[in-house]
Amino acid sequence: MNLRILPLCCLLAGAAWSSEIAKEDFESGMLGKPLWIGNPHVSVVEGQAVSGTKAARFHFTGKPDPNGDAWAELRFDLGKPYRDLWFAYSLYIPKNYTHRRGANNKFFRLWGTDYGDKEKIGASTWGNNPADGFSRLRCDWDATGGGMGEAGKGHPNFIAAADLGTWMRIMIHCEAATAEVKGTIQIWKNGTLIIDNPNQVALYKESGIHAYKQGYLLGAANSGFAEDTDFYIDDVVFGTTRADVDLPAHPPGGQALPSR
Ligand SMILES: [Ca+2]
Repeated sequence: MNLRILPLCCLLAGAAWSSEIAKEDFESGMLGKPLWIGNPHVSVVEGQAVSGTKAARFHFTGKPDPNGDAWAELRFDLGKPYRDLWFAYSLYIPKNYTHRRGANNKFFRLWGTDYGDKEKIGASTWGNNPADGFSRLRCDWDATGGGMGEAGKGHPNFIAAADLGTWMRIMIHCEAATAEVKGTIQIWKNGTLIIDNPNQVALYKESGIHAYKQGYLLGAANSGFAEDTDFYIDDVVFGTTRADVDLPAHPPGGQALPSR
């Protein structure tokens, strides 16, 4: 975005520009508060980036044991709860990515102020069925009263052969349930809506705060990986409207996005 036209855009877009919550390009080289509150096996490195030269590397340690798991997670705190939350980021899929077994790997989680929040939501990747080393994506919430689990619509081949060694732009919209209206989870990959669960998340609990303040990107990989497997995330943005976070998709090959 050219600064010279920003005032006109602000006039036209109104609250859209003022409702951005936080953004991160990792060029400071630091991961810390107030936005980032935990980063096990995540560090800022040079050499693989969309903006500038740096991005967050999620290092999943390889374990040849086929039952071995792995973990890398970047945890955030948005400062206050938001009932209607949009966020987006660029995700690099490593060239050696293989989804072993059918086990689920965390993709993201959102909750209020307590990880034990019964209104916690998220999504996970699962091995395709039949298994081919790639992954489908499906939402998670407590749909049955028995705890977090697969729920709502999913998307096959979310991570496929064409994604290896490229960046994909992820955009996520989550709106918490109220007593009257069920919640929403929508996920876009490179500008295409691939998961659409509008007003389907029946997850209103009397004790909940019905909004999202904390969460994490990626997380525990129950499938584990035979080799060290490094994902990268760059250009994260959180907001309260689509206009806050929406950017053009990465073209094939994952070239850099235009700047805002
Ligand atoms: Ca960057």
